[in-house]
Amino acid sequence: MKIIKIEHLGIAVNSIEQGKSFWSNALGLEFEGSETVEEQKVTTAFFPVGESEVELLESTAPDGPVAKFLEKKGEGIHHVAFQVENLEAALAELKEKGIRLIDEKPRKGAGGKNIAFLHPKATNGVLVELCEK
Ligand code: CMX
Repeated sequence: MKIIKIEHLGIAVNSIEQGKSFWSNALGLEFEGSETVEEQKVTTAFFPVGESEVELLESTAPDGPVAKFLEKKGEGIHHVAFQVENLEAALAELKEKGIRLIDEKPRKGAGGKNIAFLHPKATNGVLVELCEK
């Protein structure tokens, strides 16, 4: 498999509006827009940084993965997303290597990207997302 770059860092926040005061107003990152991904029960807001982005994640439902994360760990880094050349091939390779996958097949994420998550128990405790544009 070939990783092209860190595509984004996902940061769980209680409120995107409140989060903007640091990430946009204080750091000066440009707010690119936000999008709700119903399937993931999350609203995402993107702030480009060079070739990568900061993604703020606000939960839309108390039983969503980001709400559960916030409840357990509080605000902070939720996942690291790597852009790969061929997502299906990358997933097949990782499965073959015995890495625990959350998504066996790519699904649609924010920005129309194909995404898949690897389980944090297989990745030294960091939720890893692979994505393909
Ligand atoms: N980073 C690191 N560890 C995490 C984690 C995260 N983001 N989320 C959960 N964990 C850990 C928990 O701390 C827990 O560890 P312990 O057993 O040591 O306590 C373990 O994983 C299981 O967590 P849980 O709270 O019991 O939650 P679930 O098993 O129900 O779900 C996970 C965990 C990762 C499988 C689930 O959150 C998931 O499928 N995530 C992928 C989808 C997602 O996060 N979507 C939101 C972003 C969408 C987007 O960016 O588009």
